Amino acid sequence: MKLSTISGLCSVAAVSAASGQVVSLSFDAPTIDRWVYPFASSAGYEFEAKTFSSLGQETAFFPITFDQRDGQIMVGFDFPANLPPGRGACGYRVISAVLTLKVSNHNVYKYDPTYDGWQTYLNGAGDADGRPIELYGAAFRNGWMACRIDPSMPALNQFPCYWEGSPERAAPPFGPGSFPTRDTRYAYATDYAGRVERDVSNNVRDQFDSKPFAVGQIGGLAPGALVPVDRDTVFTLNVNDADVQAYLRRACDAGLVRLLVTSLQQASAGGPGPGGGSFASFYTKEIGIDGFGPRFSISVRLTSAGDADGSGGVDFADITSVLTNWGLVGPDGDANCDGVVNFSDITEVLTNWGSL
Ligand SMILES: [Ca+2]
Ligand SMILES: [Ca+2]
Ligand SMILES: [Ca+2]
Ligand SMILES: [Ca+2]
Repeated sequence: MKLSTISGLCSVAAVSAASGQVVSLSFDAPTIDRWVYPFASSAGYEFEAKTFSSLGQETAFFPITFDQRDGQIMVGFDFPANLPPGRGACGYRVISAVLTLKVSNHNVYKYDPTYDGWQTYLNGAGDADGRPIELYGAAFRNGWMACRIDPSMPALNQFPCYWEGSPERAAPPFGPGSFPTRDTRYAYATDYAGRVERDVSNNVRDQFDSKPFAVGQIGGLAPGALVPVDRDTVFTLNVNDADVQAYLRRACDAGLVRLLVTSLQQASAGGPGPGGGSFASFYTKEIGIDGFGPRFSISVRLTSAGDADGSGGVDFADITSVLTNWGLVGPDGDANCDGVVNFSDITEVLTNWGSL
C-alpha cells in the first residue's frame, strides 16, 4: 500500500480503481465550513460567514491592520471511497467542479461578476460597480493541515488538524503578543501562479493580480445590482487552467478539498474599525436548512500517466495532444503532469502506450 503525503494535506492510502472511469460527486453540505477571521470567537459554528477586506483602515490613528482579505470563508469536502485517493498527480483529470454558496444578507452589496485588478483598490478609490467574490485554494502555515474526519481522533480541532473551532492564528487580534496581525493566519487563500503557491491575502499590498479559481456568478442578476437574500452564488472552477487543475488533482489524491472564499469588499466605509461597509454574507451548514449551506459538485475521470488529453486511455490522440500544446503548461498535452509540455511528454505517452 502506497502512502502519499502532500504539503498541507493529510496522508492517504492508495486504492486501486479502473482508469477511464468517471466519478461524479455531489455534496449537499460540506464536511467543514468556517469563518476565517481574527475576531470570530465562534469560528466554525456560526450560522453565516462573511467576506470583506481591511482596506481603508490604514490611518494614522489606526496604523495596524489585518490581512487585506480579512474575512475569509473556508469550505471543505471529504471525498468518499468511490473517488479513490492516492493515485498520484496523473491519476485524475478533473472535468468540472462547482461550489455554490447562498447569500444570507439582503441588498447590501453590488453584484460584480468580474475580477478587479489590484490597482483599482489603491487610495480607497472604490469601484462603482462593486467588488467580486473570489474563490481560491487553501494553504496552511505553522504546521497546520487539512484532515479528513477520523473517528479515532479525540477532537478534530486540535493541532495539526485545522477544523471548525481551530484557532485562526496564534494570538488574539489585539493586546499583548498579538502582533504582527498580518501574514500569520493558519489557513489562507492561495492561488498557484505557474505552480508557485502565493498567499493572496494581501495582494494589493503586494502589488499583484491574484488568479482566482473562480469568480462568483449569480444567475439572472445584472452586474452592479444589489444582491437579494437567498440567491445562490455559483463558483465554476476553471479546470482548464493548469494551476487549478493541478490543485484539484492534489485534492483528489489526498481525498479531500479545501477552498477559501474571499473578497476585497471594504469592511469599513472609511476610518478605523469595521462596520459601515457593504460586504457579502453566506449561510453555513449550521443554519440547518437543506440547500442553504455550501454545496459542491465535482466530476473526475480516473486517468494514468501518459494520458495527455485526459481521455482515460493512452493512444495516438495523446501524441497529437502533446504536439498541439507544445510549450504550454497543460493540462492538455502534459502527459507526465509536471506543468510543462515538452519532449518528456512524448516519452511519457510512448512509455505508457496502450494503458487504460
Ligand atoms: Ca461550520
Ligand atoms: Ca468592480
Ligand atoms: Ca488519452
Ligand atoms: Ca509534462
